[in-house]
Amino acid sequence: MEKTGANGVFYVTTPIYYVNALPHIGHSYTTVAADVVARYRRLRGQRVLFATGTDEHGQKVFRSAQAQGKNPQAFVDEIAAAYQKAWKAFHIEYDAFIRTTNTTHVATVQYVFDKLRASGDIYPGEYEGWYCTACESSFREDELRDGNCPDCGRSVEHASQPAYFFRTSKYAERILRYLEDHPDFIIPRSRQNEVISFVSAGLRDACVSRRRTDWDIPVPDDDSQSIYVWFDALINYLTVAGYPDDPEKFAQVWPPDVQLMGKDILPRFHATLWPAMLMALDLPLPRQLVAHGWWVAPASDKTGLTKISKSKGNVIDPLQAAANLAHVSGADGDVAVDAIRYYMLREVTFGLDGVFSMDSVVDRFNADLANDLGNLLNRSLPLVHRFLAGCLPAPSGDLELTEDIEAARQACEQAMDQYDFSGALEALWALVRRANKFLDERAPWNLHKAGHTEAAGQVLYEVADVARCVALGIAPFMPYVAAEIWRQLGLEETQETMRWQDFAPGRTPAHTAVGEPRPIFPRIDVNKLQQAEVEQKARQEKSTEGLVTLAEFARVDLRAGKVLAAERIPKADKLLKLIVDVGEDQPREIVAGLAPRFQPEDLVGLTVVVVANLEPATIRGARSQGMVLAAGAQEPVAMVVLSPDCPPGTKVR
Ligand code: ME8
Repeated sequence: MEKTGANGVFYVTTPIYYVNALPHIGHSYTTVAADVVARYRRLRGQRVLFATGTDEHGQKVFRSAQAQGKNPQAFVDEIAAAYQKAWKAFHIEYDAFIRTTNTTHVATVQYVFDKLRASGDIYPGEYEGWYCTACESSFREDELRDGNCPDCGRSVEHASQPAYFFRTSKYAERILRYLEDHPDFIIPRSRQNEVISFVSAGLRDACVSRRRTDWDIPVPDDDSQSIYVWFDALINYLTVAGYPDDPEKFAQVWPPDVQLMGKDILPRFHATLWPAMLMALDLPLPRQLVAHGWWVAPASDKTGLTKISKSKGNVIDPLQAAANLAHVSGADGDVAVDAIRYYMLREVTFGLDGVFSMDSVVDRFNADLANDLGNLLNRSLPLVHRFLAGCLPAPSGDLELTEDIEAARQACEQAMDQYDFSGALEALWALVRRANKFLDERAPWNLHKAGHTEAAGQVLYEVADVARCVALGIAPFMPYVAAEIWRQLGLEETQETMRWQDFAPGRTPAHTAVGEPRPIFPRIDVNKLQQAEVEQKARQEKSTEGLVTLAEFARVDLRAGKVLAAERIPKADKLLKLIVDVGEDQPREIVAGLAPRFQPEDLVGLTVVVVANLEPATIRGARSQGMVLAAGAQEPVAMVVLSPDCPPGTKVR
């Protein structure tokens, strides 16, 4: 199926993000990349549908709401709004923001489920396996790594229950053939090979429902079951396209031209389950899937680099980074946001992992933006005012930078077609540097001094012309900066006037009156940055004084312990010596200040909570190996007890 002719819409998507937490650099990265694609296509005159959104069902989200004591709907409303606010601040212009709790989406999911159940691709069965809530994925026992989730390493929960299955296995051959026939289906190519191996190893049917919950989409006509969150989530791409109720829109939009995502959700979901679902629905597959790498940070146990994620507590907030950048540079807040967008796509080759560091942000800001691009403008525009009364001349004769402009445009287009964002920016910066060199070589200040004002005017025209082309090239990446350059050049910056086809030499109108030059990128003093970081750290430490991190709390090993025996300690009227079974080979001896309140016989037989990794101490000749928890500030008031059926040694969290 081809999209309907000239009406075809370029459809680009991001994953829809779980609303268990606020967006961080990883989510921003994918969304900025998709925004760059959408803006580039619009600049080229294409109609675009750029969709992003939030994945609001599933256990992970439900448990996060519970943990905060919030009603799940109120919780997801709050976080979805925070995502939208963050995207606006990040200069992201999406056309659709899909939320999976939206009734249209719920109806689409139930429609698809029903349709596939009717065609036999979804069938009832018995589920037996291990579930990782963090990944919202299930695994067979033999797939676990050391008994934990093979993807993220967290603990898994066992489940055995009736469920519906989707016949992924039936489509394995077809998917494999598709991958072989479409070598550009997955970018980068290395990931396509990875998926081929994944599929070749065999695909098993996916469990697409679970025992009925209050927070997932119910399976139609079966009160006992709810739909699996990934099955629900993938269908968002169809809902946005108008499936099944708006066939006219669907014909213009489907299939997606490109779907962007992190490498974590490619093989298992977007490159297998998703194509199989589309094959079962008899719908065309997306044209391309692009999987990027991860933003990583040094692991807390110093074992190398680890993915940035909320649950690891190592998140970076790129909007905060932009605010810091604005603070230390004195740049406009919108310029700083654009600079972070530039940094994310320039610093790391799309597809590879990268480490975010404020030092490298500052290096890029100073070198690429302030020095290269900023200087090109700051060294040329004031001269137009000084030598030419603020008006560019008409171009005359051959323009010397013609080939450079054309080569840059071509290289940029090629790179953009391959989602090689850093390559596109490199091509543009080669042009910026060439124009700076041209300015040095032709030295219009000397020409003017020698009375060759007309020749000086031609040099300045060419430099302004390059600045205009570069502004077009960077517009998808740094929309605010591009518009600002355009304004400083004296051009009108609207969607109609900024067109990619004008990325060509000599298109700057003759006699353009350039605007007021104003440095866009003030150079950052690195010392000032370090000072700001020290101050921020101090503020942070102050605001968290008295608090423990989750990781710090997790170091305390709390266990259930059964008190086997208790006795007074002679000549110590406050102390009792307890013998406690904490599930080890030998029971432990624990000395506790419980005597003011409890008789030894009150305690025998209780299941108490023991701090099992407290440093041992010798008290009144007894070796105390741990501590038992009791309520009471000075003297004990009540023991913390567990129900008697809790086995000794059970971890308490
Ligand atoms: O997986 N580096 O949602 P999610 C780079 N709801 N990108 C990162 C990243 C990092 N450290 N961390 C997250 C889900 N991402 C599902 C998707 S789609 C039908 C359902 C980005 O909130 C990256 O795009 O866990 C990754 O694929 C996505 O966030 C995962 O977001």
